[in-house]
Amino acid sequence: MEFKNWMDEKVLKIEECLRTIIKEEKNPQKVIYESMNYSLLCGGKRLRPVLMLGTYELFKDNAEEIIPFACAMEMIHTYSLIHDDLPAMDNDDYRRGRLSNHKKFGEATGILAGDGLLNRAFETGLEAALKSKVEITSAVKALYEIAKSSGADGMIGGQIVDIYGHDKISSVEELKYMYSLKTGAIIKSSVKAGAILGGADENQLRALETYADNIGIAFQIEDDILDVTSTQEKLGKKIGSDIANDKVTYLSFSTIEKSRKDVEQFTDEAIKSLEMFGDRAKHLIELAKYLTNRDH
Ligand code: GRG
Repeated sequence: MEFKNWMDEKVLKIEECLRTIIKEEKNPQKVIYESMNYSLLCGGKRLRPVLMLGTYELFKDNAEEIIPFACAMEMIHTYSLIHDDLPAMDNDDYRRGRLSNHKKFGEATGILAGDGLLNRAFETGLEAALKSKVEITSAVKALYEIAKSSGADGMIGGQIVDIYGHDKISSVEELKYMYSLKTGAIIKSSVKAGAILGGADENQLRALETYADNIGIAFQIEDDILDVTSTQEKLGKKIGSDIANDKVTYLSFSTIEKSRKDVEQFTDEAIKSLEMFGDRAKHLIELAKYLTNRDH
């Protein structure tokens, strides 16, 4: 219960801040604000910003100070989902329980809403670097990590491997490489940014990278499991029975049972890497468990 209260409070603070970021001005370009807010303010678990705040709290108690950085991360995540849903990518009509951005506003506006969120993320982070009490060098280092992880060396690179290399993925190692970029990179930079803003030393940063790498892969495997189990539930099939799947996922190389064991193992590894932080790590430990016990 303590963890749930902690998480709810963090999500509340993040959403409070997100609601202030894009003002729906009444000017000729007003549809862009509406479309950015449509995707940004419609739920989502807010995992990446919560991870950043939880990591920061290993070091400091005033997490409100870094909320704009955490919101920047959520804006990048939301932009990636809007673009991922486009016809040129996954061509999904629904996201977070309602019409995807391009289905609601049209393709051109969807593309621009994603671009707008990406730019506004850095505007928000840089504004916080200039105006907040966070030490400026730490703020710049954190934003550097966030930028790098979202770009061609991180999430965008992973998306490219997925689009152009998907048919060539023939081993679990190749799949894990793609996942480490596409999903793992911004999970890791959320953790790293929280650590840098909190003042982590090299040793602590390394431990937290191990934590992030392990929860990143566990999160993605769990996503692959949920993909199959929720489809099977919808079709009324027995969980674990064969189901046609046109894309390569973790389950292409493993059974559901073995995949669940792997999720447990990666989660245990993640938790082990937090030992040096003692009781201060209790929320990050619970977060690791929550990520892999979720139902969506
Ligand atoms: C288009 C540049 C670009 C990148 C797209 C994030 C991404 C890369 C694609 C999403 C594809 C996907 C569904 C991956 C599975 C893991 C994942 C990122 C799930 C969505 O994240 P959650 O579960 O979503 O945190 P919510 O809605 O809770 O924020």
